[in-house]
Amino acid sequence: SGQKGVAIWFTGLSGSGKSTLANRLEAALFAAGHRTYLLDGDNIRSGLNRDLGFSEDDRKENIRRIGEVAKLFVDSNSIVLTAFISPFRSDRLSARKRFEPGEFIEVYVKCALNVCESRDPKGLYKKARSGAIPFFTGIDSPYEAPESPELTIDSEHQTLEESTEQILLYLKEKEII
Ligand code: GGZ
Repeated sequence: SGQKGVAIWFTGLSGSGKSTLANRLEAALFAAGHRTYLLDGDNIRSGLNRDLGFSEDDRKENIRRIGEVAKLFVDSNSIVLTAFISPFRSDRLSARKRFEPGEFIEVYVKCALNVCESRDPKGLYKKARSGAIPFFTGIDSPYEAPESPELTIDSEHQTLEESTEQILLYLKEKEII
């Protein structure tokens, strides 16, 4: 098809629902016939970025490489979805700058820390509180919320379906899909 590539860049705390939402949105886009690819910890941190940990420098390099890979997918006219905490504003801005205007859609998956912590699907916050995981985002490593994301998803109060529809509506309004 004559599809145009875009990067849908999710950012938010661990447990905010980024991955779940990105997966759900990708399924909806793929079902509608779009070329899509989802970058997340499962395919990036276990492979391309297996040399990187969670220090500030390593997160910066993690996000830089993900931005470059996302750019390649956009150049091939795919809709690429990225689901990483991407905690630093400057790194998200650097990634954004690699794209043409309108090609980089920052989606802030907003959820209070105490709610993410109470969800704690993998028990990581508990480990972070006990000191077993140092430099955990939100506990002893910062998360810089976006100041002007293209979209903010209220994952505390919206259902997965509502959040998916919110993004699909945006993509339609911008004539991306
Ligand atoms: C934050 C960590 C950490 C530390 C391991 N801080 O909930 P998860 O498990 O599945 O998602 C988190 C994931 C974060 O990796 P990202 O590549 O998205 O982070 S960043 O963008 O900051 O580079 C969490 C797990 O890895 N995890 N240690 N210290 N999250």
